[in-house]
Amino acid sequence: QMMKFAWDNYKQYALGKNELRPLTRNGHIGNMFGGLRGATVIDALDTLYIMELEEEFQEAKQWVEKSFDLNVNGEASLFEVNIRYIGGLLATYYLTGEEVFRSKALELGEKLLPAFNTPTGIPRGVINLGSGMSWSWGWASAGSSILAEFGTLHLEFLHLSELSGNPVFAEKATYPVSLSPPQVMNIRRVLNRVEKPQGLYPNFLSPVTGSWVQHHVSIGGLGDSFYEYLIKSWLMSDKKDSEAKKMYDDALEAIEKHLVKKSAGGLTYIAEWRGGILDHKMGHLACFSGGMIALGAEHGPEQRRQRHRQLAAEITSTCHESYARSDTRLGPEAFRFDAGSEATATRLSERYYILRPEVVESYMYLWRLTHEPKYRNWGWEVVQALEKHCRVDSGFSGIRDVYTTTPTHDNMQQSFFLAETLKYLYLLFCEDDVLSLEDWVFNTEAHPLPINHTDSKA
Ligand code: DMJ
Repeated sequence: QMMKFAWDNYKQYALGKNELRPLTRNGHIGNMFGGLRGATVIDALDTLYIMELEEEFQEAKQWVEKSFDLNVNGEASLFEVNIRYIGGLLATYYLTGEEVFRSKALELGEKLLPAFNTPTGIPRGVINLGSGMSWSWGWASAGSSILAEFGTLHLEFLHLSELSGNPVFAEKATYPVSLSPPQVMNIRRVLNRVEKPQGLYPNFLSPVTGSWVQHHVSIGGLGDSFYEYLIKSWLMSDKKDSEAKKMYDDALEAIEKHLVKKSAGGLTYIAEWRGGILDHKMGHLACFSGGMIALGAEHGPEQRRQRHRQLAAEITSTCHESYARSDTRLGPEAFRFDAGSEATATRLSERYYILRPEVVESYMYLWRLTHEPKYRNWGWEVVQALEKHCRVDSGFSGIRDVYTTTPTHDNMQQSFFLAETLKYLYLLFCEDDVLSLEDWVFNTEAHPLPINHTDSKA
């Protein structure tokens, strides 16, 4: 019902724009998608399909068939286009088998290739989808590429490569780095070569020299989905990609050793690291890590399994506390563990909630892996809070301050609310065989991609 409400309002007021502005009842284009439109349509497709909202799925599909134009010219984020558009199209293709989604994914994938044309093969963050020119984000230090951006391509690109299976398509990729797996693996080669301070991965890397540009480490924004894609690459390969598993294990070991802390009040959290100095803060984005660590904990020696299961549960519980300690029962964009604060935002600029999914994402994984009822209870608390504070007359909106029961709304219904937040909430209350974790991995935008089971290929 929440999904239908979010979709119906987007359709009525913003179809063809990227996202709905639910207060002003119009659409928002944004500046991340390089002239591409319909981010909400593409992000919502698989959720509508899974929820069996058939009429709504057909509306979305028709828009893709008739109006989704890839001949655009504008600055796109390689990362955002990959996780939302390519991920959404691939997942919908795998769920439905409908050719239109496959061909659009491949066509769009090809347009992203020039971003890899750098001395190291590490792609730049921004690409003009028309001209193929690429460059680094103006805000990223010294022309660097971002770990969470170039480290979050692997799952989708392996599927593009597998699905293309077409020599003509491969020949078209006449760039130094093509779409085939070995070249995506090149990113790993660079990362394996470069020295890591205390085994940690900083967030900024030069695509020219292949060296770190700044020593900021975070499992939240700028770093997050790099770690997620290591463990999921291994799972998606039916546990064959041992390089990815080793990189994940080593990275997590360094994180456990240097970043995992316990607050005075007994809450476990993962701090950020700036050139050796800890910042005792967790971003909302970092809350995905409870689910990731739980997923990774299912594999490995018994002692580590137990330790990682416990760590995953503790992080998820801390993230729940960040929700429970607010007046709206929704969590802030970042919360701190210093100057007497415990899982609460201390800065005005960090008090907002933009319909983000990471906390319910962890509830979903923890529920599926432990079946402890508290995770469903916590998920239900989120449903109630969203209904109470984020539902407005014409859609769902983010709020500017989670610490007041009369928050003002930000007038944005983010596309990831339909792709992720509502999908994870739905899966939390479904049977485990709906998109079973045995058969699917979710990309970082919650688009399910099939695991390459060796036996199913035989
Ligand atoms: C989503 O687009 C993805 O989950 C991404 O990895 C991080 N940020 C948003 C949601 O918060």
